[in-house]
Amino acid sequence: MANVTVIGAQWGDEGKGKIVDWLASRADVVVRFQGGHNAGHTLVVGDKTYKLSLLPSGIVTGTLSLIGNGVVLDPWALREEIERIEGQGVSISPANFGIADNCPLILPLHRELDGMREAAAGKGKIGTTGRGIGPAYEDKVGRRAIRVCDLAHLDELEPQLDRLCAHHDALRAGFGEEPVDRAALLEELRGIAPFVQQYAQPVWKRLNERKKAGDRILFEGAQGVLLDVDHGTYPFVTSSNTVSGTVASGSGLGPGSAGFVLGIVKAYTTRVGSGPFPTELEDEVGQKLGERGHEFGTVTARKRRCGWFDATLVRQTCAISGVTGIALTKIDVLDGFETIRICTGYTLDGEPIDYLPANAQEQARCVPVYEEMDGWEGTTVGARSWAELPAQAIKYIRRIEELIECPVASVSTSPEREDTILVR
Ligand code: 2SA
Ligand code: MG
Repeated sequence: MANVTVIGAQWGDEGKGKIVDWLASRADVVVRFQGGHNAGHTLVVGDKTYKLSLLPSGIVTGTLSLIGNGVVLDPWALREEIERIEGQGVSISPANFGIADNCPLILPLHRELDGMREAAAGKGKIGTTGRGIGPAYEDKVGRRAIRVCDLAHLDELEPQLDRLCAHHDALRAGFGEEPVDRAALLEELRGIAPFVQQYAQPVWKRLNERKKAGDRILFEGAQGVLLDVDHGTYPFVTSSNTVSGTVASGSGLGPGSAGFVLGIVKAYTTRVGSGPFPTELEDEVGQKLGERGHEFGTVTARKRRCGWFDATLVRQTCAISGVTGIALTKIDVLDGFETIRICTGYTLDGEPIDYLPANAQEQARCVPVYEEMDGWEGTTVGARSWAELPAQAIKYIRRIEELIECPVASVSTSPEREDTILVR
């Protein structure tokens, strides 16, 4: 199977960056198909650490990297990121990077609206990354978006600006804010247009050509299935579909192209932002997981909430995304715990339930049912074969596999690219 789709099987931050980087060095094309610069993928290669938000991870290895139409693109953030990564010695040009011409833009007004809403929501806020992701997707489905292809026709943008500004001016008025400064917006678009246009192309066409030529395509998901706008912990979700099914609609290749669906799964659970999290630990155990796992957001440096592994959730996300196998990450963070717990199901209002229900209030009332295991002595750090793992750590991994009903394809034992156990 040539193609691989990588998705997060929890709430994001499962360690996709490391896995994608490893796979990218074996792929011919890497494609982002949803999300935007709310993603944060950390790649550690040798003594260099790259922090990517919008650029596909293949960029670091020189692999052809494409941004599909399913992404929402902030062109100013893109320019900043390209300059930063080029500053680390990576070369980025139209030869190794492209953007779908039908990709909707994130504009300053989207970021502003994201901020106004979150500020006004107080305790009920979503805890967004503040990047304007939600408002940009709203304008896309509301048929008001300005897209990459429109940058070549800025002289004819007035009717589109009318629609866009009518909508946003009304929303802004509700927050007591000034209407959109259309002249300034148009000026900013004129300023950034040449930069974006050098990369703009029909990505669907490029991909279909590469597919015909037999290229191996790697689809790089962002966030995680529990943040999916349909299948996640709605409304505490992002505004894109993060499930594997999105590779087709978000890139322009048919649904048969996903190939091996690799679900990235952290050996415990984290979440950043608001919303239900049944196994969250607000005690010193949660604190310890956060410290040992360096659980801070790549993009916003926010502290992540931490808890035990929830097998019920991962069984659900693997099923929804048709996961072929999982890559288990950060097992080394559990080194030295005397006992380890795994959530195997919930009780909801006193009744057992073996999945996370759709309703947010019910989700918040799910009480985890735990199974307890002894931890292991010694360390898993840097292990590259099963033989190097403590027996009890293997037992933990095998139990996870059983409970989530999906095979483990690899185990990652440090942030380093090569510290990985492959299961054949
Ligand atoms: P948004 O900004 O509209 O997508 O936020 C909506 C929810 O989605 C969550 N979300 C994320 N959760 C974890 N990691 C994300 N990416 C960055 C990273 C986050 C960071 O990988 O480190 O740096 O803070 C990500 N992006 C979106 C978000 O927390 C909201 O719950
Ligand atoms: Mg991340």
